[in-house]
Amino acid sequence: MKSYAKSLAGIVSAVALGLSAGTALAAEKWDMPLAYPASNYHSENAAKFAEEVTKASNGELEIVTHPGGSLFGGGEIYRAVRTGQAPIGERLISALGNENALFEIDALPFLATSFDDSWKLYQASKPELEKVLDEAGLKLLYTVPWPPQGLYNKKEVASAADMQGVKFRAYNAATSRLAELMGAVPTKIEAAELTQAFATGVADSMISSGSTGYDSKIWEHVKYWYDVQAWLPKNMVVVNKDAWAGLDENLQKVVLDAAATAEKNGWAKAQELSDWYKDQLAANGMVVEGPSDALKADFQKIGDTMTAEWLEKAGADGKSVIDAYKAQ
Ligand code: PCA
Repeated sequence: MKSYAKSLAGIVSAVALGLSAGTALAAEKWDMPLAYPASNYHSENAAKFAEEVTKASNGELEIVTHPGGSLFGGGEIYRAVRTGQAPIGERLISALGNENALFEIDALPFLATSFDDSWKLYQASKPELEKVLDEAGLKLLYTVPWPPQGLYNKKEVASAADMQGVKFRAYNAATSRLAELMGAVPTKIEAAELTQAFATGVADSMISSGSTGYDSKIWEHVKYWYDVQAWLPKNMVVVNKDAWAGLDENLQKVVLDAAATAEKNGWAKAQELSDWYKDQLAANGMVVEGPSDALKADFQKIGDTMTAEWLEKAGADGKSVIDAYKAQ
């Protein structure tokens, strides 16, 4: 009798354990590393996406964002998601040029310089982008662009010659190359370390959007921003394919729906904020103006060189994407 009671208790606790293990398996938590500050619209948009998934799945899949490189630094996020250290994450696509030249297509100077053209370039490159990511064990969820890229510098820039020897912050291989072609000296620095880099004189110049200048209060160190409108790089949110396969169909649909909303909202927000950021730079004492004709011509020449170099790297696949974009 005693032993029966004991084994019954054993069965009861085993069932209870089984139940709680079952619940623990059903409710999943995904940490989502982000490279940019919490207050940036990319991060706010990702936080909304995470909230949406958590809500629409009734907490079955909880996504928690970690902005500002707090969980993984910007340079680590892609690898972290590939290797499954993080199931999902956001990364600047063009920073991955060393993985595949295609990732750099949205950082080619003057290929797509408006939001409309940037969207077209995204549509033209999406099948190839998805293919490359798939081969890397990733699934693309959504992209969001940065506003057009301009030139920040401590001193006035009349032409590229003024950039000779200037310490230049680069955020990918393309911006490093551009710096070299101007005669500047590039250093790769993630956005999270930007304020520090400008404060300590590690960098005196960079190419970026008004958004990142605003986030890092660049006016404390830099006086000029030239609205070159050179390109609009994008961030992408990717998910590890194994993590994705672990979701049932309903949850996958919840994530895809939230991703579609995030993409739509993110593109709209970037466009809406673009002029606002410029106004903020000016309101904080910066000189914000278009490039001189000489600077424009210098950039155009550098852009031609970089496009030719890229086409050589990206081969037939790259060329066919550019052709598809131009045919639209
Ligand atoms: N801001 C990001 C990438 C492009 C942009 O506008 C940065 O400077 O890191």
